[in-house]
Amino acid sequence: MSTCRSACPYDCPEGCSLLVETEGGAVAAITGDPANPYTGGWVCAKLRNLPQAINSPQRILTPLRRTGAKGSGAFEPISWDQAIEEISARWKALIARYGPETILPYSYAGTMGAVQRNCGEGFFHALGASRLKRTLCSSGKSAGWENVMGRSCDLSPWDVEHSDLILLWSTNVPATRAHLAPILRKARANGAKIILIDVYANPSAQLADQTFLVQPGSDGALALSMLQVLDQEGLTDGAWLSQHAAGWEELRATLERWRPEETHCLIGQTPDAIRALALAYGRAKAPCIVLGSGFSRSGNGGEATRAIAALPAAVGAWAKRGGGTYGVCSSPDLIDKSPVKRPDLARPEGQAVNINQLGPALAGQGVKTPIHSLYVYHANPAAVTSHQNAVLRGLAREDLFTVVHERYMTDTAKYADIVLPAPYMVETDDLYTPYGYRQIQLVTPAVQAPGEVKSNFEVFTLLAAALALENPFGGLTARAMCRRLVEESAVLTQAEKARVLSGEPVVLDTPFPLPIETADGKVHLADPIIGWYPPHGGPEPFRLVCAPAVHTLNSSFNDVPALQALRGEMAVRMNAGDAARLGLAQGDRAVVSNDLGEMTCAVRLDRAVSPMTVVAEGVFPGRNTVNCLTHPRLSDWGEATTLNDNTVWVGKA
Ligand SMILES: Nc1nc2c(c(=O)[nH]1)N[C@H]1C(S)=C(S)[C@@H](COP(=O)(O)OP(=O)(O)OC[C@H]3O[C@@H](n4cnc5c(=O)[nH]c(N)nc54)[C@H](O)[C@@H]3O)O[C@H]1N2
Ligand SMILES: Nc1nc2c(c(=O)[nH]1)N[C@H]1C(S)=C(S)[C@@H](COP(=O)(O)OP(=O)(O)OC[C@H]3O[C@@H](n4cnc5c(=O)[nH]c(N)nc54)[C@H](O)[C@@H]3O)O[C@H]1N2
Ligand SMILES: [Mo]
Repeated sequence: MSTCRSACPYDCPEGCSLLVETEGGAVAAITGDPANPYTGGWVCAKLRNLPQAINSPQRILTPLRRTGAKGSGAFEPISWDQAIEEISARWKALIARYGPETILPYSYAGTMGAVQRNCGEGFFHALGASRLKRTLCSSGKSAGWENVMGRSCDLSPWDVEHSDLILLWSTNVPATRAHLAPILRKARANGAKIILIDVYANPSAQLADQTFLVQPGSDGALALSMLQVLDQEGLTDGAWLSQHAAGWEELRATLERWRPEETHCLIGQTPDAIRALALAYGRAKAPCIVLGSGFSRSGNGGEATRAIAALPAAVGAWAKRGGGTYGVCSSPDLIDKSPVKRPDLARPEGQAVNINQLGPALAGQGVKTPIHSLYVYHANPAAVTSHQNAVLRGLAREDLFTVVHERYMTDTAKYADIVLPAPYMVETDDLYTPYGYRQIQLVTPAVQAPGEVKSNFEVFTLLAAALALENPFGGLTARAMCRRLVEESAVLTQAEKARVLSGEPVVLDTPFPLPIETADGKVHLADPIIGWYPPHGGPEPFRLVCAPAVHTLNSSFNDVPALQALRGEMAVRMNAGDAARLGLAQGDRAVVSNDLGEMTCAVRLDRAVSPMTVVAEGVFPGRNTVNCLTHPRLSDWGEATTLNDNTVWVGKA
């Protein structure tokens, strides 16, 4: 038995440092590494159970070629030489006929390592393929934030302990920020009040003093109403605003129409409750907003973020230790990823496809050069992308040459012409800089990759050679590339670089007060904040919200039976009064539908839910799962997903 260091590669703000125990060359156990002062010795159930997937007999261990119909999952093993030869021959023929933009890469967040995640960008830029706009997650929130706060970072999770009023705004702490829970308990023991603002009483409710349920998509209106009350009650910090903000007077002049009496129906709370929330915020010494992303996956997500970002400025919260926001932009760029991403090789004028519009793009909509080949790596579009039925129709096209680089037979891999075997993080080199705090860790393999598994970096290096492209990574190996990125960091000190290169997780502190990183050093409130527009949806009466599940992460961990058992069956949660009106009881089957599709699943009534709202946690395998109901429409800012801005019918199955 031996133990070595590793890091969690998943798309989660926590970025846990790990200890991997190996026995006879196989992973026996995964625990937390106490050397990371934030994530420490505790890891979530997902990681504890990951050895089941790493050692699973279901893993893909050789390249495969399709032998049956698309989607049937019938394949035969082939060698890497055959696979690379077939891909490059097919691509050369397609490029000769249609040009390189007929090839579309599709990747997102299966691994978050700087090298393995981003190397495909370098390769596909060199190839001249269509560009993918990767806005599947929180781009609306980022774009709204940037408009007000520029490149400013917000707090680290441990700063939250110093706050006396913590708003858990649109976040499921036990699922997505589990190491914040002990910090919240400590703050509460010190007298802090904690309020969850969400469309349902997600598991964070157990950490909060109060749950403030809102209607989906009303957060911008709520933030503006809070600003109106703060202004009216003289609770704004004029001195801070005049020194550190631009445009407060312009914003202030627009607030009258956001009086709680005007907005309360939209928000789904009484004017008094909205006023009480604003007063608590305005009277706190150091109010902190822990801001998740669910609210921003809406047609008005960017505007809502701008309105929320104005709150800490209005009360001068950034000047108080523990005040401000946590969860928006908690880590500056510690490394420059351009040697991997190669933006210098990109052609900005070339064809681009928004990731949320894969289905329409495969049907020829919005593209000048039709897509004849799709290369999927570290993503599972058949499950995670909006308009699932259109995505599946596209994947079923006989004239689409599809390559999927995967670890097990996902819904997407079943549609591939060629499947390539991919690794788990314990089998590769990478460099991790999680987005939830300032941390960096270099990782080398804990075990040898099984069978003929190859990493993203290795595959793109092979494909570049087969297509006679200049190597986009200067001929480096993944390990050498990781080291280069550390050595070239403009942010880390020499001493920090040495620690990173030795494999230690290095955690950096948050400066206080945080610098405001806009061109003029001021928070920008001048452009009118609209904050709310009517939802995107159609005539269907219920609003559908997709939320994270505690025991899975998007479609990741669908390959771990123990976690599937903990998550339970596919379900929607709804308001008990709505369910009673529809004659639905706990455990009944419901049909949820709209113009795009229809999903049948269980009904759960175990948590409070806003009226006329249905919440679907998690991304399940198979057809007719929740993304068959989400439209490929984009948000106001950042061209982001609007997977929480859809309307549905609900009825008894
Ligand atoms: N266990 C687990 N961990 C995860 C993930 C997971 O799926 N499971 N996902 C990972 C990923 S990809 C990300 S991006 C991060 C963050 O993941 P996010 O998906 O941003 O999740 P959270 O920020 O925790 O919570 C989203 C919350 O937003 C709420 N919400 C939805 N619409 C609205 C609205 O209109 N208003 C308000 N107020 N609330 C709303 C949902 O009900 C939910 O409770 O977490 C990562 N970590
Ligand atoms: N309904 C609904 N839809 C959602 C969400 C939701 O909460 N509900 N969440 C949205 C959000 S926030 C996000 S970020 C996206 C995430 O969407 P995706 O990025 O597609 O994430 P996953 O579903 O986790 O699938 C990642 C896949 O990558 C594979 N993989 C992991 N590591 C590697 C590797 O090193 N190499 C290769 N080749 N493959 C690897 C895994 O086996 C897995 O199948 O989904 C979005 N879609
Ligand atoms: Mo995400």
